[in-house]
Amino acid sequence: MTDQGAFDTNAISSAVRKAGIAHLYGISGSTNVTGDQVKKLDILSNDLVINMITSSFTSCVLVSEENEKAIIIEPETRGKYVVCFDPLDGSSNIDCLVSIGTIFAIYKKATDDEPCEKDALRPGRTLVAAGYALYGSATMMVISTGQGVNCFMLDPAIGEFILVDRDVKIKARGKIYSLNEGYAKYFDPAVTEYLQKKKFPEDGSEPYAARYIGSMVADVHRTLMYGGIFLYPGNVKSPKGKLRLLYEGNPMAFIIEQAGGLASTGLEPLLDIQPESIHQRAPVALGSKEDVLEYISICQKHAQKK
Ligand code: P6P
Repeated sequence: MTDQGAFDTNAISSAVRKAGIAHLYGISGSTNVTGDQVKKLDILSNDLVINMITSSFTSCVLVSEENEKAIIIEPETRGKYVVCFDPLDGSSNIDCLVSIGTIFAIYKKATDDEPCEKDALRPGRTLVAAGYALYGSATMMVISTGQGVNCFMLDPAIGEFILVDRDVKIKARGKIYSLNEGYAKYFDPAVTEYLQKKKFPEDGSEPYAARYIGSMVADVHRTLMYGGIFLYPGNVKSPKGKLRLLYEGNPMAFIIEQAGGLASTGLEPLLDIQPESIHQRAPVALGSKEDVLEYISICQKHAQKK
């Protein structure tokens, strides 16, 4: 990620931390004490990321969760990269101060054609870099360029990101499952069976703990640090689930697999999906390799019954 990238997450982190004072919460259209137009934090974050990447002369196509269409960079400021990002994921949690984050995935443009939206429709396996910034009790940037995963903590005293964890590896198996059980009524049978095994193990082992924050960056970072499995499966109401492939599923899958974990839809590797549209959704199961393999085996068993 460029220095510019580190700069924008620093700027977003600063805006997140003073959101309450500067009325930057979910309020839109209000004005601050000096009469300035106040933007919602997610709109501000989106503007910051777009402006910083554009002024870095590194990229030619941007795909943002906040923009319906891909942004094609003007010829005079174009570079060779294609960046997909969610500028402030989990923004519905802003007003209750739950951790939120910025997620990004970076491709190198594969053709010399005129840049267009299709340049972003590439399997996650072809990413050259991906990562996230987590605005939690501290601001952490987790990045991979394909040679493992490194974690950088923002030191507010000097405004720099400091390398704190080098070449992070996820446990082969954890003891935590993470998903929104409020949708249990709509779960596919495979999900229901998997959860039953975690809650009532048949081998006499201890049940797994349940943890769910409802902010993907926070849930995935805990999974990376402690092990276990994070699930946002499809269900009868939304067969592809809720999470977007290009700027939520793929970057998190890239990070987890670079840390020695696994990421799947339950039936196919997430990073092998050929995207058809920039905002398409995909079911997500990622985390410790043995936990995800166990989940996949149950999904495959149920798929064979269909
Ligand atoms: P639910 C936040 O809105 C988000 O996009 C992800 O950060 C998070 O994992 C998911 O949605 C939570 O969705 O349906 O559990 O509230």
